[in-house]
Amino acid sequence: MSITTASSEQAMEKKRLRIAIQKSGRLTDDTEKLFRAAGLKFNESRDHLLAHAENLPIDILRVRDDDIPGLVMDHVVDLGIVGQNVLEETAMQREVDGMPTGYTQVMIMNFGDCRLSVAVPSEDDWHGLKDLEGKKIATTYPFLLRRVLKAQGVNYKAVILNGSVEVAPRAGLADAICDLVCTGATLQSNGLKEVETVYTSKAVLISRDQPLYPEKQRMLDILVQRFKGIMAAAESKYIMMNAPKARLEEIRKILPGAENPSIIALDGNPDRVAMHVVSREKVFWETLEQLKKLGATSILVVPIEKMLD
Ligand code: PRT
Ligand code: ZN
Repeated sequence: MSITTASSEQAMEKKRLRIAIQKSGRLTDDTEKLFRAAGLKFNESRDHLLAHAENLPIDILRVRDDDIPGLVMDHVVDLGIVGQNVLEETAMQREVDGMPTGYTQVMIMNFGDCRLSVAVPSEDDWHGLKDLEGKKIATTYPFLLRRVLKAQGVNYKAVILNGSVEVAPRAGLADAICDLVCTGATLQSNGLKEVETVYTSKAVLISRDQPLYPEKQRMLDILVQRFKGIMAAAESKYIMMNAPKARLEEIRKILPGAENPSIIALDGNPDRVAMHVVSREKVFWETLEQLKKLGATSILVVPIEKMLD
């Protein structure tokens, strides 16, 4: 057991970045994968509320996603990773409750994509949001829903549910729902059709709206640079091929996001060169087939692990 005095705790508070992440849910795996790729090493299991990185001055607080915005806004943690849907909904709720709502969005992540949509029974006619006039709508996001329907002048009754929203129409609890959708499979299997998207969301990294201690700010800058490098690398590919010199311009045109390729002479073959290039966009089979048609051979597409510009 370690004994920490009040003053050493204060010193820690000045030095170690504290980040709140979802304990167990749709954002957890992507968040932890990103942390590992950024070089953070944690020993503790997921059951621990607080985990200390062994190799960097960073502590992770594992909580329910709904608690993350409040922990940042109340300055309990320095940073949080949460869906924009939960962040905005919580901010509007806290505003009504007279609680602090300040935060800074540091960066948008490349995971947690979803949309908040209105869905109605598949057999219902749909002409637009005005069809919701006088209807009961089940949702977990009453504030995001209200923002959109108020702007449209629609009067409705919100039925607030924290789970199983998609069964509300069948159970006779509501006429329509407003819920998160990713693939749409859940709506379909509950006899519902998506009719209007009211909000699109991604996971975001947010920080408290107060300057950080300089050591923490330095650590945050490093972390953000690493996150950006990992995200850029995830979308990029290293492409290698042998190509006819005469078609190089055409080849470059079909590789968007491929800046400054390296062209290497091929021994004993004056008409052909090796071309190496980093493409910052997804490379599809169709692109490779087009390259082949232009005379490229030995085409290799290789994933990139890390990238620092
Ligand atoms: O326990 P805790 O409170 O932490 O978790 P939670 O159950 O409240 O949240 P969780 O883990 O389900 O989602 C966390 C965040 O992930 C959400 O706030 C969104 O920002 C994001 N996200 C991305 C999603 C989805 N995709 C998603 N598909 N959140 C929920 N869903 C639900 C959707 O509502 C539907 O019921 O998943 C179901 C399946 O979706 P389909 O369309 O793919 O069938
Ligand atoms: Zn939640």
